[in-house]
Amino acid sequence: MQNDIFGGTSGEVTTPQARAEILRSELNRHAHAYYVLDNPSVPDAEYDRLFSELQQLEQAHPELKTADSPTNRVGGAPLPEFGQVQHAIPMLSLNNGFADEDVINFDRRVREGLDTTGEIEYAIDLKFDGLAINLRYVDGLFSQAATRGDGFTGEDVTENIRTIRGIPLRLHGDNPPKVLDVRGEVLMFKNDFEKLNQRQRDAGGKEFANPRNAAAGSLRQLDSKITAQRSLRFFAYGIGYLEGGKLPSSHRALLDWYRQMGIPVCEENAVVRGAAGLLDFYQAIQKKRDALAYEIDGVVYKVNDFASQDNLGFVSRAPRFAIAHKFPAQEALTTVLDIDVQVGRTGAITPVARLVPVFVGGVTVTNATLHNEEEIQRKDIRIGDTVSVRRAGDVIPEVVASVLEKRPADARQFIMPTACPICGSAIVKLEDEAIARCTGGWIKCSAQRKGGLFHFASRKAMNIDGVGEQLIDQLVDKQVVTTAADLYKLGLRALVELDRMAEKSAQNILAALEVSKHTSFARFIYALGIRHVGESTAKDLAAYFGKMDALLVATEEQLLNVPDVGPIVAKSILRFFSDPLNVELVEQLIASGVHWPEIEVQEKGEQVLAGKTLVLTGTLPSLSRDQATEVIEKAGGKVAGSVSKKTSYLVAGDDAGSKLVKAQELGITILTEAELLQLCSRS
Ligand code: 5U1
Repeated sequence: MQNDIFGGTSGEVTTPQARAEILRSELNRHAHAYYVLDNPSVPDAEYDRLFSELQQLEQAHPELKTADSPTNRVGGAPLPEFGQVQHAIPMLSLNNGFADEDVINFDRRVREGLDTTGEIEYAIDLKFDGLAINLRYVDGLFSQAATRGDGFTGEDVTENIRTIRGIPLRLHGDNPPKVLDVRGEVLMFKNDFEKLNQRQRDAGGKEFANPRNAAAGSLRQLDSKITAQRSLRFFAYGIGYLEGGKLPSSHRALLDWYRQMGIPVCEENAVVRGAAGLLDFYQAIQKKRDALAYEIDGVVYKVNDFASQDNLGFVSRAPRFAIAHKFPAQEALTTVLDIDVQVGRTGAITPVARLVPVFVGGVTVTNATLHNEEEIQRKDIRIGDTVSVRRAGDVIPEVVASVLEKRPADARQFIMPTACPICGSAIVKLEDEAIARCTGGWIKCSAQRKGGLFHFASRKAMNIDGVGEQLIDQLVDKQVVTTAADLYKLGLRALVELDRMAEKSAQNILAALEVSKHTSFARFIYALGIRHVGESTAKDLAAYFGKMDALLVATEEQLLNVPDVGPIVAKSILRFFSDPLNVELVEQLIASGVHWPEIEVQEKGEQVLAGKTLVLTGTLPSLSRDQATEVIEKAGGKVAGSVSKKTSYLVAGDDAGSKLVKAQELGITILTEAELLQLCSRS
């Protein structure tokens, strides 16, 4: 039975009327926490679930619908601290769809509404996880901004919105409309959110739960100087009131018009035909989602043609011509049954919550990481608690927060064990580390051995097909394999004696082991599992040293010359190779036939751009972007996409735009292509 946030299960409430009352009061409470306090009390998916339960209940029993039902409302009440703005045209919300079927039904309703059997042209935008805003321009000048509020009246956030650099204070072009209401979303990019939370942590302030809350919290500052310090962005996706201007004929044309006027519009949009086109876009963007710079929770489909939108009109609180197709919930509520610890390949002890199974992010989750002891204390998570669990993309599910009001009287605190549950060695925590570690090392601790072998065989390391967690568990538990070198000593007999191992599978594994022997130096370094040496550092080390013999005897000074290698990484590499067992492992692996093509060692002249970050802008006279990047990287520099205080040089060509202006404002040295080439000729 489904978990219910009211302390029981959905089935325990006796009458529809009682259930509707509970739903109304809970939804109002959650909406207040979300919209007004910027401090959500339940995951969005839980809110959506309760909302849709109330909608269904009201549909089945219309007599239960009250005037103040949350289903009649669009947002939260406006904050009293801000002035109020009456929206000239209400800011309504969207109906949600989750399954493909919902989209197919939406398309069918649109075709019926327009009385056509032909394919409909749809415009698709992303559904940003931010805050809906109306920007008013009068005679081309930014004059007022308001939040959605309850859809009819919003909060006046003009001064705060004025601090958002991407929003033009004057529209581009000579012939602006008399009055234009631009609708869109204010949001915070993921990297800006991380930086803000880091600053909040450093200052001992409150961290924000997610970028949406950070954006909302930043916008609702009574002091606009605080808003100005937060990096907020805006993407336009709609129009409200328009006077003294010609409305474009379609949604796509509206976005083009906005672009021409300098209003930011997200590049990730499309115009497609029919339900199949909608579903194709949905699949494609879902794959891209994690790589986007901002959070989205779905996509929005709109009939592209404005005349058809008018024909379709609205039903109660939402337009008939649009629907939000939401991604599977990434957060859901469940209960912590227990908290265990897991031992990683470097001995790191990670507390893991064992959960009542819950469907989240498209899979059933039974375990979620709690990261470390401090995190458990900071979030105050106890055994028995109702918690929200998040699973985003391929990221390991994590416990986000406890629902304190649902904490049972017998909830227990987690106590970090003092001995490793696998090998019994002491668990210690260094003062400057958040992570506790098993001191057994891979010789004593089979969990570390298994973790190390799994990493060695993994796709980005030696890429040994078929050697996964289950096989490694057996090989280690049966003491067939201790080190990575033992993998290459495996024979058919040893493998077929394992559980569930047919001769054919064993032969495949032996073949995969043979194939993996032909690798690259970078993969080999990465596969060794040296702490702090990830894929990218391994590539840098391989390029710098070229040969294993050189890396084995590298000095701290040499290591510090490698791009991105700092004192911590250098020490970790030195420590690794000072252990004779690790050197022996390397020798054994090479003796068993692991090899890689010789690498041309980088000419290590003076790395004139070592530690420097450069930004390229405009069209350079002779070099393409890739060529310029190569020149910079060869000289030890890095190329970044945007100008910041950390930029060392801006390399500017013809038609350089806003990056040049920003660099000049920040006093950053500007180089021409010729100056860049001259500088790098010393490398
Ligand atoms: N991207 C996007 N979000 N969003 C929200 N488009 C969009 N359109 C909306 C809303 C409420 O409304 C119009 C379809 C009226």
